[in-house]
Amino acid sequence: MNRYDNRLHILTKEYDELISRENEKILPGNGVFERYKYPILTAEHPPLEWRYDFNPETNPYLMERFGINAVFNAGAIKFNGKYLVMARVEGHDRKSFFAIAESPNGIDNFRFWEYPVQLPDLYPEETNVYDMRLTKHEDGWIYGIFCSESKDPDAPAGDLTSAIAAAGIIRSRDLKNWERLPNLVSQSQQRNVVLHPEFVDGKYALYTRPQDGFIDAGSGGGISWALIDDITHAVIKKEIVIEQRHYHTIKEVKNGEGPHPIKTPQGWLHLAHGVRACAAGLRYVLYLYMTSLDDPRKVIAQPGGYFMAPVGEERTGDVSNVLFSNGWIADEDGTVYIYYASSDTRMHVATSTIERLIDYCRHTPEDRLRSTTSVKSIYDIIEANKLVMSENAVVL
Ligand code: M1P
Repeated sequence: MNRYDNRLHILTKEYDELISRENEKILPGNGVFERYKYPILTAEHPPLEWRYDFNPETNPYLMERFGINAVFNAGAIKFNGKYLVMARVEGHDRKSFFAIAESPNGIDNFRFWEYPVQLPDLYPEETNVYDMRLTKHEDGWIYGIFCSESKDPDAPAGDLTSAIAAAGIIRSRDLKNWERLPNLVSQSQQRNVVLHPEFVDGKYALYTRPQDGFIDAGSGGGISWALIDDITHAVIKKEIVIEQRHYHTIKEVKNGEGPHPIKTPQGWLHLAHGVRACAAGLRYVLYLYMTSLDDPRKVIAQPGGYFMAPVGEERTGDVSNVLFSNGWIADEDGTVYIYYASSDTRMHVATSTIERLIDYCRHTPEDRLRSTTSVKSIYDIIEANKLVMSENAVVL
């Protein structure tokens, strides 16, 4: 075998092994959810046909022609019986784009569709796109809302880092043909905008995250809510904060809605990220909360602290110490597939059930915002355990 063919053989063999590798649940976990041994998508997962020119005449060394740097922050949806994630794929050139990968079981064998998504190009100033949230809305469309980033036109000359973030909106019926709607019109910059799956008061409802600058939430108080008259020309007229940030918590710097909430008999179940500052920079963790079925604005359960934080290899990557989620799938049997990215580098899955996540939300002590109240929460658990043990002793 010549050098070209030998290299081709190794490349394709390793790629096939990677994308068909079975995942393994890590047990016993903490009872709330289970992690899996392998990431579901990495920079090595995009098809070789996207990255290599397979013509020995034009690529005699079989070099990679288009390098992929990371695959992360994926929206998710179950479609035609398959588990689909719409990932943020980032090239060596730092531009990210969207691509759909499909799995038969939600935990492994994710394979990208033949082509990445080519978004309708409505905004010539748009430089980068990322963090898709997918919502199957009761109007019959599947919507995607994402961050559309451009250079700040007011940045002083020589400042080539300042950017502005807006919410881009697309919709589809088959996830292949996308109609692009005008970007959300908002007084402030917007990232982490999510469409609620049902009409509320006859209107489209958005979870938003107003922010003063590209990075800083600043006076933006937390996850907010806005009603929209016309999704084809979406304008925020009024925004109210529904999930506040607090001093010395996991969300003191900023927070943001993850995927759209899941409807359960006990209320809407929300997954969000919280950001705090520390000497190492910003630390992103995931947390849960619930809102009322009658009024999705009204918080009814707020378990304290984080639900998931980076562990092991999840801690390191291009932006270390980050867990971020913008996709989950609730299956008919109650299983919840939580798709999360670690350190802006790779995608993972964790599984739980609706029942367990509700139990977690209702019975995890709230963060009562002081060390002394945290100790009180532990005392309450110890006292309750003593009672159970003494009752058991009497029975014996
Ligand atoms: O780098 C961490 C995350 O930072 C941003 O999230 P947020 O707007 O909440 O700060 C986004 O750029 C996100 O993609 C990224 O994972």
